[in-house]
Amino acid sequence: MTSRLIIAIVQRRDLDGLSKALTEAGFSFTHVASVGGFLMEANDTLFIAVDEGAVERVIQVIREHCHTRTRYLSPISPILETGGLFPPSPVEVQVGGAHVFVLPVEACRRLHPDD
Ligand code: 2BA
Repeated sequence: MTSRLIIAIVQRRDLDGLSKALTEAGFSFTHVASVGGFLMEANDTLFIAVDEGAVERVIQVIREHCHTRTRYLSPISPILETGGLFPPSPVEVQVGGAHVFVLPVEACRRLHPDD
C-alpha cells in the first residue's frame, strides 16, 4: 500500500545520477522540470510515491546523490546604475543538496479505461 508522496527538488546536475540510483533501488518516480523562485535557475522536481517504510531509504538515496554547491550572485549596484566604477562583491549562495517534502497519501489508484 502506497502511503507517502515524496517531493524532492534537486539541482539539474544531480538528476541523472539520482534517477539512475532510484531506478536501480526499485523506486518509481515522475520527474518534472522546474525553476527556483530565488535564482530563477532550472532545477528538477521528483514525485516519488512509496510505502511509509521506504521513506528513509529514498531519502538516503537522495542524500547520497544530491550535492551542495556554491553559487555567486552579482547584485546590481545603484552606484553602477548611475555610472560608478566599483562593482559590488558577489554574494555567496549555498544551493542544495535537495529539498524534500514528505506528504501523506490518502489514495493512490491506477485507472484503466476498462475499469
Ligand atoms: P531557488 O528558489 O532558486 O533558491 C536557490 C538558493 O538560493 C537556495 O538554495 C538558497 O540558498 C537561496 N535562497 C533562496 N531563497 C532565498 C532568500 N529569500 N534569501 C536568501 N537566499 C535565498 P536551496 O535552499 O538549496 O533551494 C534550492 C531550490 O529548492 C530553490 O531554488 C527552490 O526551487 C526549492 N525550494 C527551496 N525551499 C523551498 C520551499 N520551502 N518550497 C518550495 N521550494 C523550495
